[in-house]
Amino acid sequence: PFLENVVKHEKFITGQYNTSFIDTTPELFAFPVRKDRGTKMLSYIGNVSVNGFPGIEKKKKPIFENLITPKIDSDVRVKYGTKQILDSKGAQGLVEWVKDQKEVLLTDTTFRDAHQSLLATRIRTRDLLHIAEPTAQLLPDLFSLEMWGGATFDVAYRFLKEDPWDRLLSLREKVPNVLFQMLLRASNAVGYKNYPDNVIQEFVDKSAHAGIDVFRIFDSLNWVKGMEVAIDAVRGSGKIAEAAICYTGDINDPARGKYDIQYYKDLARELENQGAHILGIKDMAGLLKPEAAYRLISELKETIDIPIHLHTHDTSGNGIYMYAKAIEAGVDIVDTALGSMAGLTSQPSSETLHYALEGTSRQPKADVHSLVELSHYWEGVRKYYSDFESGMNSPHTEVYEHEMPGGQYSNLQQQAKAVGLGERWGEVKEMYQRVNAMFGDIVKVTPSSKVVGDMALFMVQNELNEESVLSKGKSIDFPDSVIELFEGYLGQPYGGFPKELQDVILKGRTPITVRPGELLDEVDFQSLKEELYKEIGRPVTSFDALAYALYPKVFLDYVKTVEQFEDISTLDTPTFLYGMRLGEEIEVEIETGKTLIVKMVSIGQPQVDGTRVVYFELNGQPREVVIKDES
Ligand code: 3PY
Ligand code: ZN
Repeated sequence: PFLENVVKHEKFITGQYNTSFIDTTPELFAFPVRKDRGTKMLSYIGNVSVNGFPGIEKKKKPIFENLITPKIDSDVRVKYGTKQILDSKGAQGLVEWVKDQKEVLLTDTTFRDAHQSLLATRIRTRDLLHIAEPTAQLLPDLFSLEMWGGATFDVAYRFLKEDPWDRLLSLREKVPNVLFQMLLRASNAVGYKNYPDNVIQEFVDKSAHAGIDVFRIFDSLNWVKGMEVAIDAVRGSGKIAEAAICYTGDINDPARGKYDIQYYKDLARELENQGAHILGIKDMAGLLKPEAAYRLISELKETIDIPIHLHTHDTSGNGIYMYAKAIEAGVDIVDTALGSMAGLTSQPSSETLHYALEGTSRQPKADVHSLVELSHYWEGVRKYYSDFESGMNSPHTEVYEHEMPGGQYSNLQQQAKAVGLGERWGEVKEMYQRVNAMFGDIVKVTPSSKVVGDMALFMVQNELNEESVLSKGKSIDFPDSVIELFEGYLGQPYGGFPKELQDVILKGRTPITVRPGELLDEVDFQSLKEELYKEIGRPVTSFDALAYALYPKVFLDYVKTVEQFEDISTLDTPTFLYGMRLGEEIEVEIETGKTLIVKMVSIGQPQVDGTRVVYFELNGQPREVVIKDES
């Protein structure tokens, strides 16, 4: 535990230590009290076996095949990659290097957006870490690995009961050669609302130190003013500011004139002037069609001087064709996922793109056999999480109508189920489109997309339509997120808010038009740490403080769960999600060289007080835990 405390200490991570570090840092000696780790773990296993895992219908633990992991020689030094270019030449040097490449570069999204979009962001660190070294060995030519940010931050604490900072730090150790990329929602950080400026600055600073190299920064209303603080912070950290435009509408459809080519050209120029090293085009729903992509990239190439990085979702099935046109037009970098984690609401497949570009000078450098080998691993992992699949199993061109982001699809569906609207999912999607029209045709991406989703659920649940919202609006309690949007707390939409609806929603409150960060009080991190220390009774790192500043309740719940069950991140995923079968035996390596052997013996009948005794063997010794049966 001492060494663990040292390597996780922020002074150690950030290199701000000297020979007196150990003497002057008493918290290094604060070891967590190890109150029978074995029993705590058995309580967790017993609990999931009896009560199931949140969000999964209770069922018997399925039998999974062993994962197929590519064989690599860990002693071979990984080939240098983009990380070494950034570290030796700086952000501008890396930008010049990108411009010099003839082949299109790839960002692999398997570790972030692919599972955010297909599996409600549920993939655990353990499953990422297991394939990290092979990925570094086999794919050294990637531009970057998108592996953090977006929804991964809160889902890690909220549902997986693990620390996202640990994920970042431990992956960084295993992948020393490829740039790490994250998705940053500008002033919304990795949350769903605007935070004070110094929270954004602190978040960027700590993420950069912990291992992030490329920050894709976007504002959910394409409001450049809302991106300034984040862009400046990233530039200040020496890392790469990829400022992104969210693509909505259709530049080739005159009926969608609000977001025409000129709109995108003006935004691109603004972001370049704002200091972007790279321009991101974030086609979060997969609305960019092939001919439009050719036109957009061609015209942007003539408008700006910085490289262009294109992101899409393959919901319509047009992803590869669209990428081929964008690549023809000169796009520098595109986002793909490994085949078994690609397609549908996720990114287009890396392997498919490889073959699609065969015979062209722009075919990406990645070795296709390596891609396929890695994809086999993910094929197995994906099955663990099949209960989080959205049920979409063929291309949906209706996305061109409802415009729902790929990353939102499975999440909103879960939300709909949670409020009893699972059966009415079709209606919710249609309502989503109608709400967008009511809101004045806004950009829909986290968090503005969540507001549209909340309103759609609210209207379906309460049998409301466009007319009744306006006519009965004064007596309707709208969802908080809807009120905040119309108050201006997510920024200003292009073209403004529809006035009549705004009046109905705000009921006399005055909306703001300045940057919310100008009105929010800065967070005093020192007193926040003291407050948190009192709350959790253990040393508080800057990472903890940030998590608490962004998600106070979620973070405290996470701390409580870890106290209750301790090392559950060391459990294999089938056991984590489904518990154990009667008679099953598993091994759990709770720390290097220390393995527990757990056997599930039996589950007792329910007692009058609603509990059950679950009988295990732990390293051959009988153990029992009492579990409250929630059924
Ligand atoms: C996120 O913000 O998490 C997204 O993926 C938006 O597309
Ligand atoms: Zn995306």
